[in-house]
Amino acid sequence: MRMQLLILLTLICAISFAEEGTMSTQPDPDRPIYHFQPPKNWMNDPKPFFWKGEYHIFHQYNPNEPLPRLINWGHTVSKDLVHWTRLPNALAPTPDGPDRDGCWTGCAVEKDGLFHILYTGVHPQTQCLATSKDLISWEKYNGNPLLSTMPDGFMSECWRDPCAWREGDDWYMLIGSGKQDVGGTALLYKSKNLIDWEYLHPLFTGDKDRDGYIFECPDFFPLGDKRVLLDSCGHTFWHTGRYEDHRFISEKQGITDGGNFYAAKTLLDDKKRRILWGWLTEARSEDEMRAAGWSGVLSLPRVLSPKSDGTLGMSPPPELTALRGKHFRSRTVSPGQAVSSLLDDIRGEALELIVRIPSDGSGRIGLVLRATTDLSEALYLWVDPKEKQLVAAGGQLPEPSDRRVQIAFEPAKGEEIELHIYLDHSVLEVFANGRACLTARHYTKRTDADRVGVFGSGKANLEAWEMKGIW
Ligand code: DQQ
Repeated sequence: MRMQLLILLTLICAISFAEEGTMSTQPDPDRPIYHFQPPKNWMNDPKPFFWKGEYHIFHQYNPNEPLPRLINWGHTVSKDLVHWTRLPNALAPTPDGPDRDGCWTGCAVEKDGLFHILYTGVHPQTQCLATSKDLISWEKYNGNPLLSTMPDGFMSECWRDPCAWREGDDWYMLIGSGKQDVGGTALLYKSKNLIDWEYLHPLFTGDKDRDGYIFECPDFFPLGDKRVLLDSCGHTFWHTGRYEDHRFISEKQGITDGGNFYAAKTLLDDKKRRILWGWLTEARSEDEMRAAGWSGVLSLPRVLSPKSDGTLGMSPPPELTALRGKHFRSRTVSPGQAVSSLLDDIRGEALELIVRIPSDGSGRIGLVLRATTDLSEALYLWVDPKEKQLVAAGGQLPEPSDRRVQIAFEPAKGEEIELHIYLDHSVLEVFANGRACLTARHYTKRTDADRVGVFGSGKANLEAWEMKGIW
């Protein structure tokens, strides 16, 4: 019965999405082919939820224009972490309701066979509830908002993005907030029924200079024998530490991704994997987003793991290998000093590359991606043992600097560097040695920007695959 309902809904969606309009028939060389995004307009913040073998991603969505206004909750589902089916929007603003100006971020949980979405209504910011029996059709709670007053002492209009979890018979919820001169805060609430909430105290307060003055999109979960707190302010930050007396003690901190990656949240799947998705932000102007007709991309899934030194490991799940097409043989290349050499046998704008760089290198070494043969357009990705950074930027050698993004990355003594790279038109996602991630955006009007090369000094071993589209 549920299957028939899903097929029917998928058909209805297909028809209504066709009415919404498909992408222009003009080829758009910047549009990704194996990352999820709606057919057009705006998406941001993912809210992952796993249920009975299915990966659900709710996400912030404006169905009307590629700009962040009157936000809905879009909904997509996958059985394999690779291919996604769009489902009807879960939530839309109710005129005259507490969410009249937008249904902002929150979370989905299940209690006694009923699914609950806790989310933030604006303006002013309040906390609201919707429920569903089937994850498809959602009914807003008629007592909304559940909460309309924030505790004293925190920045007004910084009280959003509920994240709830169960402990025994009780439910706990974080709401992101902050103190301008102190730092972001995750406010802790408690409930028996997901409707009546009591404010307890801040679970944790950060440091404004280290992880920002507000916590957006908090997420909190066990990983190995640690607890992890995620929060977003400019970047998505991770903290690993202890959870004692309903307070969090941060022991180690870092940035999940140094680039265009934000508002990341997780789910726990039936293989006990804690999987993270982020919103891949654009790096272009409002006018350019309007002209493109779309804005925002869902990251690839990233499997989190606890490292023995208390830091956070991040790696791509094996399911993504299903997207591999033509295999470019593994080869060793020695790039010229500061001169980029384009390869003849690896080309493409949708690629997976694994690059291994021996530990003995001392200079800058990296890749040229999405390059035209004349190198008038190119995206550079490099590691530099002296800078202790993984960097991506467009522009020209010797110092590409357009839309530069970076993340601290230092191989240990004798450690080989392994860059696991996913290039998908305007999206570049990189995992370095399973612990440092970097997302970059690179746009081009050229349809021949499919060259790959290496630059810098040293040696690198390259293996690559063409990637298939998911649509
Ligand atoms: N985006 C949402 C907010 C959240 C922010 C609005 C983070 O709820 O704090 O779309 O990107």
